[in-house]
Amino acid sequence: MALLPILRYPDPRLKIVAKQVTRFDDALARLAADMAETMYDAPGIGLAATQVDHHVRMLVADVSEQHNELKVLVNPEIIESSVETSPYEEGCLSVPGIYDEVVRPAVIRVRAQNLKGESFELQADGLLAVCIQHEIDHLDGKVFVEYLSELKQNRIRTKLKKQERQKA
Ligand code: QAP
Ligand code: CO
Repeated sequence: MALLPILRYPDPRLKIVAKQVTRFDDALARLAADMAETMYDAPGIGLAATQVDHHVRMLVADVSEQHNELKVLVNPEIIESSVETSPYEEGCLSVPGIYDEVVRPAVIRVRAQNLKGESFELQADGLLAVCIQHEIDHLDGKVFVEYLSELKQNRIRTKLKKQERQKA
C-alpha cells in the first residue's frame, strides 16, 4: 500500500480523459487500494484515478460516517439521472480549501464493474450521488470549479497560486 501524490488544480493533467479499463488484474487492484489509502489519509470521501495521475476509469468513494463502506467503481456510467436537482457545497482534494455550490441531478442510477470485472448497478442519492457525479467528471477531465463563473475560477486560481507560494 502507498500514498499517492494528488494533482492540484489547475494542473493540465486533470484535463486528460481517462481510458476504459479492460484488464482486471493485480495492478488495477493495487491502484484501487492505494487510491483508497490516499483518500482516507487526506481525509476525503471520494477520489478519481485522474487525480493521482492514472488516466483509467476508476473511482473510490466512502461517504459513510464510520469510513467503513468503501466503494470501488470501475468504468462507471450514469444510466439515469433524476429531473429533480439539488445543490451541494462541493470541495475537492485537488482544489484544497475551496468550497462552492454546484447543482446536479439529485438521484442517479449507475452501472459499473468491480475489480473482478463483474458488472453491477447502484442507485445513489444525497451525498453519494454528488460524490459519484463529481468523480465521474474527473474521469472526463472536468473539475467542479468549471461549473462556477469565470470570475470565481480566476479568484480560485489566484488563491491556490498564493497557497503554493506560501508553502515554498
Ligand atoms: C468529492 O471531495 C465530493 O478542500 C470528494 O482542504 C465533493 O473528498 C464528494 C477535501 C462534494 C461529495 C460532495 C477538500 C479535503 C476533501 C478540501 C473530497 C480540503 C481537504 C474533498
Ligand atoms: Co474532486
